[in-house]
Amino acid sequence: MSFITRGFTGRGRERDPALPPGQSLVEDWPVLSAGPTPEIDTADWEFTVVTENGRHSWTWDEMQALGVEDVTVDIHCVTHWSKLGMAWRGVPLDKIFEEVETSHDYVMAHSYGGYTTNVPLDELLDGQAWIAFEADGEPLGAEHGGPARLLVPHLYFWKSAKWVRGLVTMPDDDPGFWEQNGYHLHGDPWKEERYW
Ligand SMILES: Nc1nc2c(c(=O)[nH]1)N[C@H]1C(S)=C(S)[C@@H](COP(=O)(O)O)O[C@H]1N2
Ligand SMILES: [Mo]
Repeated sequence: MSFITRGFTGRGRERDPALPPGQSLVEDWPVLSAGPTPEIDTADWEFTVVTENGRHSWTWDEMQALGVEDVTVDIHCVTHWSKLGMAWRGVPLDKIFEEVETSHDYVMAHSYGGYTTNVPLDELLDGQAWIAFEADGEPLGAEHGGPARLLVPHLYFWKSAKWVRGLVTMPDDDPGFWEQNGYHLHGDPWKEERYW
């Protein structure tokens, strides 16, 4: 892994203010997967939201039709690397929650392959999260979660579930895969909510 020193090299230089505490910049894009990489065809891909009121699914084309956005965001991995100014394309979660209703406050994201991660619902809304399918102008490679992954850049990157297949709303904040294994329930990089 090549750590690129930007803004915090020479003596007396300021540390990059976009870099949360304890993070270092990378220019490459490391791959971190807990298990094997699933291969999913967009023709078979489906995204399902389950709430206390029922379930709602979207095909690949239906998801695109909800409205695609381009965003430039920074990503921060709990293993101390950050990548700044990445260009992403995806559908904001706001569009999905215009079509489903829930009184639940939390969400478990589920991936093809079995990975899970928990997020407060209000942190997926108001332009804070996307179902992303392109990064840096290219379709997301399978190793990075393609054809589609969750993108929640204001939380540590383990919350950005690769190969996402759906969300299940929950009344309480139950831990997902890494959260059951010692990662913080919330994961704010600016508060260094790494482990608990
Ligand atoms: N489905 C799934 N999503 C996942 C993971 C995983 O193992 N499986 N790893 C998480 C972790 S710990 C990180 S840091 C990022 C890594 O994404 P990348 O491989 O695209 O850099 O994906 C997150 N999403
Ligand atoms: Mo991670």
